[in-house]
Order: sequence, then C-alpha cells, then structure tokens
Amino acid sequence: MSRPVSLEVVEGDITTLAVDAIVNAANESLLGGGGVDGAVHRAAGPGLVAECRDLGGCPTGEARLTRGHGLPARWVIHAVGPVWRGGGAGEDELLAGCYRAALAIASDKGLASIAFPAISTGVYRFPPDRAARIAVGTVRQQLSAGGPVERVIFCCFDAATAALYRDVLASPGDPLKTP
Ligand code: AR6
Repeated sequence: MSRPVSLEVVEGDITTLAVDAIVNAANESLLGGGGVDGAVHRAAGPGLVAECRDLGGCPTGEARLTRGHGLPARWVIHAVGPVWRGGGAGEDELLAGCYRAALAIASDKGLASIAFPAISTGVYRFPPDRAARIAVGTVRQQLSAGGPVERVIFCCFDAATAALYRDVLASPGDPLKTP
C-alpha cells in the first residue's frame, strides 16, 4: 500500500527548517555564493565549505550530499540549477534534473523529509512560474514510485513565490504539461 506524501509550502528562511535535508541552490564550485547558498553556508558554519571542498564541484543539473553542520537540518543536498538563457539551452531539463537528483539522494539515504528552495529563480533568473511547475511536477513524478520520502517542503523566501507554489499545487492536471 502506498502512503501519502505531503507536499507543503512554507514561507521563510530554509536554513531554519528542522528537516532531514535542506536543498541548497549552489553553483558548480560548491564553495558558496550569495542568495540561499550564502545563507546556508553562514548558518552551517565553516565545516560546510571544508566538506564541500572535498567534493570537487558538481555539474549543472546534478546534486551532492554533505552533512548539515551547524544547521538544524541533518543533511544538505547541494543542487546546481541552470542559469536562464532564454529557454533554448536545456534549462527545463537541467532544472528537473536538480529535483530528481536531490530526491534520489534523499531516497538512497532513507530520508523522510526534505525542503527545497526555488532553485535557479534568483541570481540565475529562471522564470519563477515555470520553475514552480517544473519543481512540483518533477517531485510528484519522482515520488509516485514510492520510497522513504514522506514530506516535501517548498520553502519560498517571499509571499509571491509562496502564492505561485500554492496555485500550482492546487491546479488540476500535470504542471509539466501546462503551458
Ligand atoms: N531561504 C529560502 N529561500 C531563499 C533564501 C533563504 N534563506 N535566500 C534566498 N532564497 P538564489 P539561484 C530564494 O539566487 O537563482 C548563488 O550565488 C530566492 O528568493 O539563492 O539558483 C549561488 O552560489 C530565490 O527565490 O539561487 C549560485 O551562484 C531562490 O531562493 C547562484 O546564486 C533562489 O535564489 C544560484 O542562483
């Protein structure tokens, strides 16, 4: 029997969430940056960048695991989203790849709860509505196969992004097929 997976929207700072894993919107170096990446590294403390250094980077569309260090979350999954270049450079598939890769890591580790930021929608300029549909659609698709993940939080830094996610979650049909 398959158990229901809870998909929730939380407005706020992802570094405060006491979940099994938070996802970081990182860059290919994995050595920190601005936005959510800067916040994650500040809250985790210097042990995080030291662990990241040993990973040797991460290609766009993929993800890597570290411990949470000073964060309330036990683990950080660093996902590298694509820079938006107009939509013709495989951005949709690369963004979907981030969500798939992060959930695959969570499943491998047997994690029950995971929180995602709106990957690529800040410095990397991915259109937020398109990104929200890809995030929700890909997570639903990935979790339909079952596994240990029971709770997925879409952590939105502002009210507009939270409203967008609530709309996508409430809309009938597959968000990946809605133009
Ligand atoms: N908690 C939750 N969401 C946040 C937080 C936070 N503390 N801070 C920002 N956001 P961005 P990207 C939201 O720019 O577009 C970095 O320099 C933000 O409002 O953090 O994937 C990396 O090193 C936006 O909705 O990530 C890379 O170089 C979302 O998180 C680059 O930026 C993503 O914005 C990655 O750019």
